Amino acid sequence: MIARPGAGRAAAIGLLALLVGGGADGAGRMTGGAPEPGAASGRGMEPGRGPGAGDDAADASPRVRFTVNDGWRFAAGDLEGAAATEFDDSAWTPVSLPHTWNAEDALTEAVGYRRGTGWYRKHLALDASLRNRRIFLRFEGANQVADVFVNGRPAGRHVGGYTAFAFDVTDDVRFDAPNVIAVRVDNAHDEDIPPLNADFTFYGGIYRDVWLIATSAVHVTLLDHASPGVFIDTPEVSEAHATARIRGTIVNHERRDTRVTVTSGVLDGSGAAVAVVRTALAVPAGGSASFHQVTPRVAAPRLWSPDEPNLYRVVTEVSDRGRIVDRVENPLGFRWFRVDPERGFFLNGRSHPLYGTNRHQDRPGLGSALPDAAHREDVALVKATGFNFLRLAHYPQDAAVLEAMDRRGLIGWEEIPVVNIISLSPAFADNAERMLVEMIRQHYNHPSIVFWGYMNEVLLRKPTPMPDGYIARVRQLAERLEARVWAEDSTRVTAIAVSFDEIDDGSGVQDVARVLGLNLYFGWYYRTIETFGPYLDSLHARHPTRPLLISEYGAGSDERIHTLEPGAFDFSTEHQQRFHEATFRQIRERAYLTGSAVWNQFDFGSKGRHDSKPNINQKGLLYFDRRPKDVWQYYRASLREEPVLHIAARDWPRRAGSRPEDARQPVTVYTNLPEVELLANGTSLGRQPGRGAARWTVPLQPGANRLEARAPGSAPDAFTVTYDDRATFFTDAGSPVTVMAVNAGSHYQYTDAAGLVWEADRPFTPGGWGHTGGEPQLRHHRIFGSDDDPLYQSQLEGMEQYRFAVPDGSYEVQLRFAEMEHAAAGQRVFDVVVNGHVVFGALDLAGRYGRHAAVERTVVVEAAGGSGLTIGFTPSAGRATISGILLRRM
Ligand code: GCB
Ligand code: CA
Repeated sequence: MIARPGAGRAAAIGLLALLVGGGADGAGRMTGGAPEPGAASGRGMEPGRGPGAGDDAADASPRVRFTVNDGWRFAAGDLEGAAATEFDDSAWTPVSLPHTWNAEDALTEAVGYRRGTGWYRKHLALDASLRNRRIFLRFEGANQVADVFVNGRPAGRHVGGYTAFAFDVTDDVRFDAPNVIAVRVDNAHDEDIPPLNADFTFYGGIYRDVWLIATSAVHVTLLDHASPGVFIDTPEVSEAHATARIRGTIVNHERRDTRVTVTSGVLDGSGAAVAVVRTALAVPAGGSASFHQVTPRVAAPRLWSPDEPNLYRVVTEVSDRGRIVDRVENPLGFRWFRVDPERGFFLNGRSHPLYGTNRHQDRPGLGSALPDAAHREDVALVKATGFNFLRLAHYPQDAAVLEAMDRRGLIGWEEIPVVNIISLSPAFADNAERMLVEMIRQHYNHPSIVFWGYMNEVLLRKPTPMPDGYIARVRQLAERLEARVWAEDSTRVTAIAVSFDEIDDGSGVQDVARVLGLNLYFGWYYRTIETFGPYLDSLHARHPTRPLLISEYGAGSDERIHTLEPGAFDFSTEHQQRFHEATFRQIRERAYLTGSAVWNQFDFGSKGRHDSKPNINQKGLLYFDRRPKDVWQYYRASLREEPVLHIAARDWPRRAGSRPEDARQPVTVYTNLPEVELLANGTSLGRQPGRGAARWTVPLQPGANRLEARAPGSAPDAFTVTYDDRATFFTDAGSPVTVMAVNAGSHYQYTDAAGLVWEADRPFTPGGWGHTGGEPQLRHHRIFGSDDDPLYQSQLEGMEQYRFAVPDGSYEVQLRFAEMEHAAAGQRVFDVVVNGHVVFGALDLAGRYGRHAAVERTVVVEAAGGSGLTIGFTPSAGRATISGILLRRM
């Protein structure tokens, strides 16, 4: 018990004691008058805490909670004796939490990142005011196995990188000297721990907050899977009235039996108590007891929804012999929902299609180790898109995310990281199930959560060789996890997500969960954008009773890649825009869909990926650093009510061309207004219908071009596009245009870090430039020795020559190459000759530089006699290849 003088003050300020005029009996019915509405207004939730509370905060509050994030030291590797109190960690790196050791190597050119052990140590002095309390350490997340030691003694181990865990360290701490907390964290691949394999980086470390929590001897449990210890749901809820059911467990660490009173109050947004329930509970010495309360009816509850995220709070106070010994607070939202396979999602009795997105948590420079403010900012950015739905893929996320979803109004799907493949060990299934229980219990009280997911594309990668009965075992695991969700939480629905190839694979996995999530990439990995809707219709027709939700759809983009002829997998921003415009339209036309979620709200880290930016999955609506892409504005224009008017040229501010006709460039405006006009350099290009994407062909002038979009009902939007007109490079030896660059073998132009545009390739025409012969190739693999991956990944192969009809003069010709196909020497050997100079004789890229290595060579040549520049290729083995050509007139 709280033995210090002054502890009695907790009773004096018992919040609910202040609120409740009448009493409630043990069965949870009010026996006195209704509580005075607004009785608590003006009072903080925890009057004893925070500045101005007057007395020692630790005394006044029955529960003390502070972060233990600062002043840690870190060392990579598994260090002998590092758990011991006296261990000398002075040479270790000072760090603060959240921390990951993979923030940098997740983004390097090298393949792979460090997966193994790291140690953290912290010296923590505890104030004497905590002496008679129970002391807990609560970790919000450490990836992926954590062993915690306090003063050399093991406090506990936690397996799994994405859920919280708490240990009671009361018996290990001391007050006469600083405590040493040592944590060994391991993110090595482990066949028993999901995820085994996935398209995201498994950053190692203590990458979420750590808390010290001190309680009275009698308190709401902290050790039920690190849950809040109190579980709230709404057995009755309608527009007329609602009740809350509040269940929880009280533990008694005293040597005497006790009889506590548990008082739960439902407080509305203004802090007024709208229902109170009180329960008497006997808690044996050294044991625990559970309570189960149902509040009186709350009349005309303010319902929670994405549009009006009305939140209530449930304050649960435990009093022991007249003294408040614990108080916890949990969110509560009154809402109900239904999933209808024919008519889609219903919230609070009304049709409420879910349009949303997925979120991965990492950022450049930080990896997974985000401050709460960054988590909250992400949720704000999802909400600002106009979305009402968020899938937390592919793992349970930070408490700050769940809180922000409740507060801002987003319906959630949260899932455990069983992704791509499973292993058949009993430990794998046990770990998966435990993660599921942790996720559900930790986040049970968040009204935003509606879907519990437990598998993503588990039959995507079938193991080789495939063990006997593998598919049946996957289904059994699905059935086991499914059953466990319902046992834990019958108030929500289950969901799994499958890939295109799994939908009809006969495994039976598709039928286990209540909602089938479809991860579909029509017009990206396969098929075409236009066939997406018809495919959904045929699937729905075959399975009319299965609620379908598009859990993923998306396309990647790179702000350096642009084209007039967008196509799947070119990573142009133009293809990503077309993809979303056309796919989302088809989604909205289909009322039977439960909802949809873009893959992904943000570009995210995936160390194994080799797209146009290595290590990054580029399907975000916003870049990895949270800069919005233009396509983000398409969703805003589609979903937001207030005026949106956006010239979608921010991603493509710099353009270039070398023929007069190249100056005619497409420009899109995203708007939700009915009509929009575009002006270029003060001249109107006419009006177009709005409500989505409006497009113009704009005649650009050399240099700056001021674009302005106007629509009644909105302030105009203006943006300046720069056009590098290179026509005179070919016609005039004295032209100020002295540079010309070609992205050989590609339909897309590439803008390098210096802002130079490498134009899309073309066949030679007299008086101009281009190649004769040859076949374009695009091979995505990281490029070693350069950041210009898109330039090297696209190549022309088997050409005879390039010709540039330039005026006489001397030119620097820079050639760029990479061997993207052959690993071995001798497969591809060719000569490169520029205006008679042999630049490379018998160039063997693989043999000389290795595969995927950037090779660059510059030669200075004369163009004379009006014959321009000719770059000739003569193979002696295989076909010649080239990636880029840059010309500079000297
Ligand atoms: C999927 C996966 C997701 C990947 C995504 C992609 O279907 O569920 O983890 O990141 O595709 O971009 O390929
Ligand atoms: Ca190229």
